[in-house]
This record gives sequence, structure tokens and C-alpha cells, in this order.
Amino acid sequence: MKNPFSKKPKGPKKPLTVEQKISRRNFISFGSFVVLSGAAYGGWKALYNAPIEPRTVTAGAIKPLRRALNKTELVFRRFFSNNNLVKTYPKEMAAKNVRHNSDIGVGGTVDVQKWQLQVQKQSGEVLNIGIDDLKKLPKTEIVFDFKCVEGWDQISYWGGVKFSDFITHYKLDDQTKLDYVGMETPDKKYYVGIDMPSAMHPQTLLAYEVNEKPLPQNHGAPLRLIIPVKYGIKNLKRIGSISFSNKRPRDYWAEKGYDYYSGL
Ligand SMILES: Nc1nc2c(c(=O)[nH]1)N[C@H]1C(S)=C(S)[C@@H](COP(=O)(O)O)O[C@H]1N2
Ligand SMILES: [Mo]
Repeated sequence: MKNPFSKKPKGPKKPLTVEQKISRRNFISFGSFVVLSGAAYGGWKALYNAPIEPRTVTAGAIKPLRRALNKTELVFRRFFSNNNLVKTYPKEMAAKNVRHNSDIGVGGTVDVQKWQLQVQKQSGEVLNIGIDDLKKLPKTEIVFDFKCVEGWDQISYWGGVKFSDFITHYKLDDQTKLDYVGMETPDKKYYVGIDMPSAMHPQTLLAYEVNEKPLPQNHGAPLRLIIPVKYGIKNLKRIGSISFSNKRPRDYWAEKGYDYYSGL
């Protein structure tokens, strides 16, 4: 029986002419060009139209580009939300000569008695708090391994007021319903944004002492942030102001490409 699928009767293939070959190549390469550009355009469009990330996670980057990092961040957030504590050490293990590193916004000398911490509530109300007022609050101490993203770490000993005690004392509990705390040096040259759970973590301090002595100028006199669940970059020295918001506060190193969350 004759095969209904057979095409033309078999015979010697007619060789293509040069013109036919060229036009066939052109067709193929132009066709591939169209298909590939379509794919590229489609890919670009998919990214372009991709949703911005969920609220509180990273700084409005396009979602697919940040998916892996966000997953890590969310995993660690869950980890920290049950208040896991950073490892602490006996006082004797703390460095006597505490390493000093980087002084953006810590130029000149602060007059500790004139210095005031400016607390900016979201309502616009501002509290001005002197260092002696903060020293009257219950004191908390911590000895932990301070880690800098540049690769060094050092066990150091800090004292001050727990951030969450400070919140309670100044009746700022409503502010902690917001997603972020922002802190800036008095001259606004160094600034950090901290997610609220990390700020409220029981080991986070507004520190005014190192090795049981008032903070020296180069360690951020009279008040600095000690936040053991984060890398050194977030431990802002010489706090001038504290604010609260749902929008990510500006962050010096995040603006330069470092991870905003910067958790350990
Ligand atoms: N105001 C201010 N705070 C800062 C910095 C800075 O440059 N300016 N550097 C940060 C970095 S990168 C680190 S590792 C620690 C270093 O703190 P130390 O000098 O007390 O060791 O401070 C952090 N806080
Ligand atoms: Mo650092």
C-alpha cells in the first residue's frame, strides 16, 4: 500500500543555488534575532512589571532580584522573633583595649553635658533627653563578640539602658508598632535604620559605658547603639536623634550596597 505520509517521490536532491543559500541563512538569522529579542524583551518586561518586595523586607528592590536574600532574611527574622540571645561571655574575657573603627559623624568633641538625645515621635512631638536622665534608668550590661563586616571581631563589655526599657520609661510603646527605628549622629553624617524586632531585642542597648567607664569620644560619647544581633555597621556611635516609621529610614551603608538588615 502507498504510504499516505510520504512526500515527493524520492530522487536526487536538487542542490540549492548560492542565492537560495544566502536567503535561507538570512531567514534563519533574522528569525533567531526576532525570537531572541522577543525573549529578552519579555524577560525585561517581566522584571519591569514584577512586584516590589513585601513591606518591611529590603528597600523596594524588584522582587525576583532579591528573592534569595529575602528568604534568608525572613528565616533569620523568624529565628530572632522568638528572642534567641546572642552568646555572652564573662567580663574577664572582654578586651581591655577596645578596638576603635571608623568615625563618620563623630568629628570634633561632643560636650556631654550639653548633648541631648532628640526623640522624634511619628506625631511630630519631640522629646529632648539628657545623658543624666538616661543614667537614672535601670542599667543593663553585656559582654559579647562585636563583629565588623570588615572581618574582625572582638569580645567587648558595654553598659547602658536597654532600648526596650527606654521605650517603656518614655511611654513610646505606640511607636514600636511601626516597622523601623532610625538613628542619626547629631551632624546627620552617619545614620542607620533598624527593624523594630531587632531594636526591641532584649540585648539591644543605648550604651553610655564601655568597660564600666563613660564612653570615650571615639567610641561614640555620650551615647551609642549596641545591637549584638547586627554587624558593627549598625552600632551607631554618638546618637543624636531617634525616630520611628513604617518607611525604611535611610541607612549609610545600605545606600552603598551593604545589606540593609545586616543581621548576624
Ligand atoms: N557614627 C558612627 N558610628 C559608627 C561608625 C561610624 O563610622 N560612625 N562605624 C561603624 C562600624 S563599621 C563599626 S565596626 C563600629 C565600630 O565601633 P568602635 O569604633 O567602637 O569599635 O561602629 C559603627 N558605628
Ligand atoms: Mo564595621
